[in-house]
Amino acid sequence: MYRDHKLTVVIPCLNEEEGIQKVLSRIPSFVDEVIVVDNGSTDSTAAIAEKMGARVIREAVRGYGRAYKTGLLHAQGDIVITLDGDHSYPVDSLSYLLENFLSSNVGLMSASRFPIQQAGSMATTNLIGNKFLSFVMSVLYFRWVRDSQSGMWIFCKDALQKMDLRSDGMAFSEEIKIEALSNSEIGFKEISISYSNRAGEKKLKPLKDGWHNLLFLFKKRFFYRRKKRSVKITKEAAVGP
Ligand SMILES: Nc1nc2c(ncn2[C@@H]2O[C@H](COP(=O)(O)OP(=O)(O)OP(=O)(O)O)[C@@H](O)[C@H]2O)c(=O)[nH]1
Ligand SMILES: [Mg+2]
Repeated sequence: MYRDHKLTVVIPCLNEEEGIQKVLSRIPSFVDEVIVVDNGSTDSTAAIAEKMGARVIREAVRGYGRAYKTGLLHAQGDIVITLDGDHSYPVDSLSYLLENFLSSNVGLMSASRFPIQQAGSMATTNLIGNKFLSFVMSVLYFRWVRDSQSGMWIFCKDALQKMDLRSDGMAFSEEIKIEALSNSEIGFKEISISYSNRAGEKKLKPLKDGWHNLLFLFKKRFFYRRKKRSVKITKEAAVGP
């Protein structure tokens, strides 16, 4: 518990045996629940996470967004914190981020990796792609967003009921921010964090994922009509054995 709030940390993982160990060993004791969503990792990610006390949920269908949809359905906390299993986001800063979130009046706060605090922590191609996608999203939604691709968010779980989350892929990250910033009942802000080099092997395919995320921004802005779809997520998300 943190100031009377029950906290759940959700971590999507695909072959992150190196990083997940580091992340889980640094989770502060005030976190009530840690959920690791695994999409059939072929290494010992799931075994390590289970041994270290996380609740491992297996999702049969691949995808970053898909993993989040499934993990979020199981989250019991009233505040949810997300991060990668590669130890690139600052687990040690959770209390600082929570204090900031609780004293703000927004439903979702995203941890921005910009401005870069550690030189070389983000590959140049990723940096250019992230800045470009953030710029496009800012223009499309008339709202300055520094880091549309950050994977670390703190939000009230209730906010999910007001969201229409469709992406099963990497675009889930930009989509959850769009849902928050374009809904005055939720509200959105960013806070700068220190980002580090990832542990383990890269999963991101910068060109392919970047292109998909760019197309998704336009589809989301011009073609998807807003509906409350939390129920749809419930029906669609399949939890594997
Ligand atoms: N469960 C699940 N997790 C995934 C999938 N793809 C990526 N992830 C996890 O989602 C998190 C973010 O993916 P990353 O590969 O770190 O993406 P990124 O942070 O944009 O890129 P890097 O700079 O390489 O870290 C990591 O913890 C991955 O293991 C997937 O298909 N299923
Ligand atoms: Mg990462």
